[in-house]
Amino acid sequence: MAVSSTQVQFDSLFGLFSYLAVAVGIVVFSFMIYLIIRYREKPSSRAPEDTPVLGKPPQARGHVRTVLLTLTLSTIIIVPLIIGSFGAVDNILTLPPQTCPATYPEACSIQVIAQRYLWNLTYTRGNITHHEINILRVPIHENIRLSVTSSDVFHDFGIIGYDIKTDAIPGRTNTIWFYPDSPGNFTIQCFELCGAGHAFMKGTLMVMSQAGYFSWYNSTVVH
Ligand SMILES: [Cu+2]
Repeated sequence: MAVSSTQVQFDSLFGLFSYLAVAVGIVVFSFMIYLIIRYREKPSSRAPEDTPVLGKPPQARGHVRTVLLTLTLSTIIIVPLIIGSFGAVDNILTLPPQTCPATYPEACSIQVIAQRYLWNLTYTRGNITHHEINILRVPIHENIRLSVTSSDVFHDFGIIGYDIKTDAIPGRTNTIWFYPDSPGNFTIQCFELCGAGHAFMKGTLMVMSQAGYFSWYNSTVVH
């Protein structure tokens, strides 16, 4: 079941790569088995006429037709992979024009500040700035925008199950977005070795109902 827009996107990209790899594998191995059987050693076998001979320059081998056929097949296979990959990257880097209903313009843009070894989530509501540690609350069925940075060393913010990650780098903000499709909790994990506590640098993405989220958001206070 789809859990987020990004998971759907990257799962279908993974599927495209896998199906093509399997198709190419079947063709290559079938052809290899055919050649092994067809040209197996027999009593009547003899070396081909263009066998390289020690001390003599090698004769030209291969045919233009074979080279063209190989190039054409490779192109046919690679082009969909290139289009699919760039499409996914373009999708994740192009922020949606609107996040959240107009009544809560800032509710779905959350700042993520990584620090050894926790995630500091900052919500803004007018002049109120609310911090949460390690629990990222978002509403279901809204475009969510995350601005990710770090206050100390390099980290990498990733949501397992959503198939997205982005670097958390001091002095730089990386922005990603997603659209949660199903409620529940998902694991946030640091993906860049950042020190002794790196393995424990985890958080929880909590996808809430819209009513639940917006009532929580409206109750946030400065602290
Ligand atoms: Cu880390």
